[in-house]
Amino acid sequence: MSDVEIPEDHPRYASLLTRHRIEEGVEKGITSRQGLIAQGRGEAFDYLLGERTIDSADAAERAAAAQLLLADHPVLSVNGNVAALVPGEIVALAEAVDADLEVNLFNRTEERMRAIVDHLEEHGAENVKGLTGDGEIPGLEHARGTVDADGIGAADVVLVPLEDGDRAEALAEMGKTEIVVDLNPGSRSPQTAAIPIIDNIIRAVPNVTEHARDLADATDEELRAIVDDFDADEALADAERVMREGEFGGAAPENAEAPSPDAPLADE
Ligand code: PTJ
Repeated sequence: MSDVEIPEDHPRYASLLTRHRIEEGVEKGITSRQGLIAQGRGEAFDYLLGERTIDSADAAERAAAAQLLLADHPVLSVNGNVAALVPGEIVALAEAVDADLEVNLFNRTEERMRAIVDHLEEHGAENVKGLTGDGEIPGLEHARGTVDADGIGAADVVLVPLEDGDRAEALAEMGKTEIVVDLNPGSRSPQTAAIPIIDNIIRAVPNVTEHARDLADATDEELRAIVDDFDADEALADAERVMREGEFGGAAPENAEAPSPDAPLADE
């Protein structure tokens, strides 16, 4: 159990819970110290969004679910922040859309790769990819470009949450259809993506899963129509507009969703 207790009625419950998960990720050797900085940057954008899933992000999450269900070989890329924040939720999404999970790190070390694979397996994942590292994303220096040839290397659709711009661009250049989760609409990664999701990963992943379950019986034509109706530029512009026009609240709004109570602070 964690030694930190946060009352669920605390106005910033979701934000505090997220911070503790990231801290614990660092302590367990899952998350890099740079991951703490990335989280801080994300939080600032989430604050401007009102710490909620805006309508255009929900539409992106539905389009992402449809795109993953249409894919021949979808892969969900997991880095140190994703593993710390939504381990059980990303495993549930992989099951819902029949995708592979692959650990793919910006700051790749064998220890951290292994720790993240173990962590995902503790949350129910099987056959997690990434350790083989026999493939390459062209144009990136060695460790950052290392992938599994039969994982991200062979994928047609890749979910890349909290990705750095260089790798997002390089993956897109490989012809992958990219779904990016990133709270900063001005970042290169969502601007490169076919489907940019401007939302906090802790809300985005469970919501994509919910849409995927809802669309489980949809025909390919229906799924294709959802993807075709989605406009990436409009979604980015809408998120930026909300951030520019939004009011600083100071406290999480009433409709801000807390992480599910069955996802403990620490497993552990
Ligand atoms: O575990 P590794 O080695 O693969 O490293 C992962 C990080 C995230 C450290 C690495 O990819 C990195 O440095 O990323 P950047 O360039 O800081 O970009 C991260 C992006 O994710 C930024 O645009 C943040 O605003 C955004 N972000 C941070 N936290 C969240 C987020 N987006 C959604 N949900 C979050 N919780």
